[in-house]
Amino acid sequence: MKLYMHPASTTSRAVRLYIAEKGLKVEEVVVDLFTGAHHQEPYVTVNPNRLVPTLEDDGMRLTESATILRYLAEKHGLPEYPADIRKHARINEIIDWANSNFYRDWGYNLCYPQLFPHHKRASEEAQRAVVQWGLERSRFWLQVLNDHFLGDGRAYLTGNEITVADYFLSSIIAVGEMIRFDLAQYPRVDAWFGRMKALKSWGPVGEVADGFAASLAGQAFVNNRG
Ligand SMILES: N[C@@H](CCC(=O)N[C@@H](CS)C(=O)NCC(=O)O)C(=O)O
Repeated sequence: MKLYMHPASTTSRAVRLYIAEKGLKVEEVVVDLFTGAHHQEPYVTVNPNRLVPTLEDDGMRLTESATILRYLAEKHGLPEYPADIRKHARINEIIDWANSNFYRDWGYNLCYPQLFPHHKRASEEAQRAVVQWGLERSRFWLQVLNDHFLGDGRAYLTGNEITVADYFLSSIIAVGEMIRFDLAQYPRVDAWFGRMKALKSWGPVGEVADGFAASLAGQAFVNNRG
């Protein structure tokens, strides 16, 4: 198996974290997002979306990090995506919530336009509006995560067992560290995120992203700190 990825990428991080934690045998191929390798051959044929990650397994190419996580768990018969249909449904619910509600506002409206030049809007006014929208909506989603999904004091997103949904959402939430978003305002989210950060592979897998975050220490960001 081969994983096309970038070590600073949010969505690659989830898959790489799971692979590292479970000790799966997967060869990593770096696609350099910073030099635009994802917009050039051979990668545009591998993944016409021009996004990472992509998994290659015995002639099959799979895009979408959440799908890759579920495929890896099912292929290896791992407990993080159990066969029980109710458990399945809860995991899928969180993944769909994360992909269609949270990530759009958190990643593409709040964080990425502030972090990556090619996500920055063309005018100051448009940039301000999109980031402000992202901030307000992200606050709302985080409150839902805190009060509803984690509201009963469970350790992980779907209960007391860790699942692929935890790997997926925690890696998305981690990008907020780059803009110094204060998760402590959402105590249950903060505690759950702390549990994910305590995984033995969290530090090594996040090394490049953490280095990038450290390089931004002097930069001002719109976040929930003021
Ligand atoms: N829905 C996709 C999203 C993948 C995605 O957003 N990848 C980002 C890195 S985190 C990317 O490749 N960005 C390239 C770019 O912004 O040009 C997934 O979950 O795999």
